[in-house]
Amino acid sequence: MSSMMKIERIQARILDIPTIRPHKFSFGAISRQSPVIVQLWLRNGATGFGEAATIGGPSWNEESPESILHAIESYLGPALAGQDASRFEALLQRMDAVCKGNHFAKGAVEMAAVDAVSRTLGVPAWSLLGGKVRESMPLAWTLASGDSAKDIEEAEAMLAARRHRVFKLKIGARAAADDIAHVGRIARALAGRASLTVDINQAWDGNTARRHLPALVASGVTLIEQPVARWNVEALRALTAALPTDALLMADETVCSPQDALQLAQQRACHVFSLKVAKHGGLVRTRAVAAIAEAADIGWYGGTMLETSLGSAASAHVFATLAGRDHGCELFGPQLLVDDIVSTPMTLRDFELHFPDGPGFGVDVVPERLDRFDRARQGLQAV
Ligand code: MUC
Ligand code: MG
Repeated sequence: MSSMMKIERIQARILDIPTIRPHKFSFGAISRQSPVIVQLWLRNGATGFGEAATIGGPSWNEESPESILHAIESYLGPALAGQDASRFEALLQRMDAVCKGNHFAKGAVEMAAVDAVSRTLGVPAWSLLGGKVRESMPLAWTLASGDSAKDIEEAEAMLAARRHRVFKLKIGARAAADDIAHVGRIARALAGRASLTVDINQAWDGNTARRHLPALVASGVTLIEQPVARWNVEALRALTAALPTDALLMADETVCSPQDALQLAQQRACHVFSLKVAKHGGLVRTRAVAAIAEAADIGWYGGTMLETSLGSAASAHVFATLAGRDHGCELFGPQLLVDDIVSTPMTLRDFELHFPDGPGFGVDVVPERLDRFDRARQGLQAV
């Protein structure tokens, strides 16, 4: 590839965008998202954008907006200046050489490189990632107000608007018996009209999970996400083996690297992987984790870190290319934020998210919106 594709420079900034309501997790509540937006310029004049979103600063895992910004500005950006942006794997290797871990940061930089290269070629990003095999996916919505009546009202509005009929409930912050009662109330209200999943975000120990998962399944929950700590593969294995056949167990925080995926596959420690571009360290590595899922007869789910329309569209481009058995997606981050940073978001129609074509990720970042939410300009503090 000619010098056309050489990287000129890379810039990153933190945005602070409020959410439409507080979003409660087992580990706390958020009322804003702070994505790091990367812009990469090629010597040919083309530019591409990437994003890394965390949840609650470093509450979800080790990386925070501030650590991502630092890794990009101090190490990843300088290491990639002058490199050929179209050699995605080589970029990843170069980033690994100067910086261990920091997968979210690397994922955002790789995303910007893929966007810039596909825009230079005038093609959709999916065409550089294996080619698409699907145009849309069912889109889940997370009910996380913490209040059963409010959650039911929100779900009713989503059903009436034909936006969502798969609802993920965030539990684990309260006593398990209270959570089971909360899930039961929502399940009874929506019975026969929606499917329910739960995400416990590592809150339970193995015994608590063993005791309460049957009640969740009995109330109609069909997918149970990360009930126990990230490290607790043995509990995941035992819970997966014991789960009634009408529900599936999904790993999220436990499945980041291809090695994590292989370990879960070898131990038959889950039925489904939640795939997320950020935790896998980019689009290319998301495909590596998905390949292990397919080879091991493990399903996949299109996960989110509540990205804006930019990171969500980039995720949609790689999800569009994946083989294997899918269980829908949850790229609803843009709907949870008060405003968007792109001119035209992805289409949501008849309970499905329709994946955009290109060039790039098929969404156009509006520079003034980046300026409006820029933390440095707003003078806000870290979460
Ligand atoms: C997670 O752990 O899955 C995804 C949807 C949502 O509400 O939270 C995220 C994080
Ligand atoms: Mg999760």
